[in-house]
Amino acid sequence: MSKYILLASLISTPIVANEIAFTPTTIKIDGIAESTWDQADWHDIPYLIQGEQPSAADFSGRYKVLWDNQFLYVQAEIVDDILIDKIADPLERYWDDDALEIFIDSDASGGNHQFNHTAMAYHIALDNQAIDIAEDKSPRDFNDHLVSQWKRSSTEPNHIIWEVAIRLYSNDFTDAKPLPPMPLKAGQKLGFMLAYCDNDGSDIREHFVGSHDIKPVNGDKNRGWIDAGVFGQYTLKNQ
Ligand SMILES: [Ca+2]
Ligand SMILES: [Ca+2]
Ligand SMILES: [Ca+2]
Ligand SMILES: [Ca+2]
Repeated sequence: MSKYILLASLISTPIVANEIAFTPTTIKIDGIAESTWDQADWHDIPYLIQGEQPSAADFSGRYKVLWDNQFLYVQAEIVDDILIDKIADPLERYWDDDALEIFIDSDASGGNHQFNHTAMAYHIALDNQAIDIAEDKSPRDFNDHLVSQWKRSSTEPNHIIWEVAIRLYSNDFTDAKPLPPMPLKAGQKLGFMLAYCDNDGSDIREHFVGSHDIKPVNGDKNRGWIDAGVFGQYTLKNQ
């Protein structure tokens, strides 16, 4: 191959990082990865946000994302040696039990979302309830925003497949005026990030590990629940 042909082939190679593929087939949220997922790429969950770096058997994970006009679909494959939900009240210290945390900014507006809903940080517990902070600074459930189901692997019991279908809401969604979900459209830009809170029996969570490397503020990388600017930026790919 001449260097000119090589150069031309490099220039014409499309860059598809940070695109989310469309699925014409609805994903069934049952904790079983159907073949429809095969079209999506795996992404790792490697970055320690808080606590100690876990071994691969203690926690490791990866995830895929797809979309259709109603839902953003997430499949997380989680390895966790001990699943624990020791704080029974779903609104109390929900981050100190095992939880899949999905961060979504439906228009990639970024900015502070700690006490508003311009972006969401859904803490999905083992009972599949999704908690985030309301505008009055108290925790509330957003169970009508998503459907969640996980299941252990029959061959590797410490592996769980966790499927979530999430509706998206505009910046104008408020607790007093909960607007209906918005349809998803090709070309739409999203902020997205995923993390796992791992506790195996301690008083507080032992590891908090995420999909994106967060720039610390005063040494603190736990910024996702406050600042949507630390999420990854994605585009919904054409159908
Ligand atoms: Ca499924
Ligand atoms: Ca663990
Ligand atoms: Ca937003
Ligand atoms: Ca655990």
